[in-house]
Amino acid sequence: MKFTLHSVDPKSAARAGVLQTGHGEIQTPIFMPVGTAGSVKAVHQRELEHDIQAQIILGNTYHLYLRPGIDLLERVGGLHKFNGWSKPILTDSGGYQVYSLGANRKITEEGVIFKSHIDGSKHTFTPEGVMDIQRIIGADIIMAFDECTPYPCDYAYARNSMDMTHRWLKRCVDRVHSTEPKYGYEQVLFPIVQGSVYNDLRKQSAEFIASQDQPGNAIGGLSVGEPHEDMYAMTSLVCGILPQHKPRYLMGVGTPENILECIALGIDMFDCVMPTRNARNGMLFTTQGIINIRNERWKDDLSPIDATLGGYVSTFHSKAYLRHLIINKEILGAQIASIHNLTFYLWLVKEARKQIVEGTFAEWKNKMVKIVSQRL
Ligand code: PRF
Repeated sequence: MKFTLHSVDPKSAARAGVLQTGHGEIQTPIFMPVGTAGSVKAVHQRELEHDIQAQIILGNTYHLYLRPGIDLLERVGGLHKFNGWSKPILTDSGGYQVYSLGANRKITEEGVIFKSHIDGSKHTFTPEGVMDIQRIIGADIIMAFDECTPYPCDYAYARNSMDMTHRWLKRCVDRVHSTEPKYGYEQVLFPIVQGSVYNDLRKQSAEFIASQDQPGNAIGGLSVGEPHEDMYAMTSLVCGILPQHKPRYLMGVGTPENILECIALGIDMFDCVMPTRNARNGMLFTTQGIINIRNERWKDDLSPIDATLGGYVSTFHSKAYLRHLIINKEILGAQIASIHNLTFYLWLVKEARKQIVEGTFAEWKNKMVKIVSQRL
């Protein structure tokens, strides 16, 4: 995998780059729609590609392992073949999903024993097993198996957890390097920085992750309830340590405002369920600000969902119509709102990239943050 830095903003740490994968190029900074179980909820692959212009989507090891299962995915030749998405796929390792299971999991040095949220059956994820599963899914980018610490998290827990994540990482690296790509194209490993909100732990973790010399690096354990200032401080500290010439992925972030601020700190890749999950509840991100489409205010508003964004559904359908669909729990409401929100997120990172290339990112970002975070 090759990452080429195109431009760096003179007034911030923002970068514009190109990431080359076995399934084509990704222009960074990029937002990756979340397709947990092999589909981006309520959005068809054709819309993802043509309307939203997604360049890479996420899959989830935990969900895909449970359903449809890796036997089927192996027989069909991987997730790309199964779901018909021919651009890059990144899979999360399950470290985060397993952590969300709470009482239904036990973390040991060997790995994590957990109970399926579907039928209560017992399973074990080890760093080696999770690498093998992601190879079988056929991800272009495989995430290391980590523990995402909760917030708040005491120092001793955060340190022990980080140390274990580092030991697990060595096992992930060994496994990936001693096995072949499953379907002929390259599958690269991204390690994950942890360390909660502690400066010394984040520094130590970033140095260790950088020393593993993998093709890209990720930052985990943030956007788990800590104040935004902490998230930005940790992101900035870690970006200062991770190598310049490799892509940096901030996991599970965030709002449009968070994304703009973290691009300014040197992040290249983002994912978050927010644009799709919140869409289904009627929260819309637009070029004018944030809309709760369920609000009475939009009842008779026949103007387009977002007249300036461009994109088919955002221009074609009115706010009043979408409000009606969402309030009545019509499936089409979830579809239109999800397509709109993802179109907005992909527009935002594309525009950010343009501003970085033109050398005007810092000023634009400060102006844009105010607009995209205001509630209409
Ligand atoms: N680890 C993994 N996936 C994640 C996270 C993490 O820390 C986060 C944290 N925001 C989101 N997704 N493996």
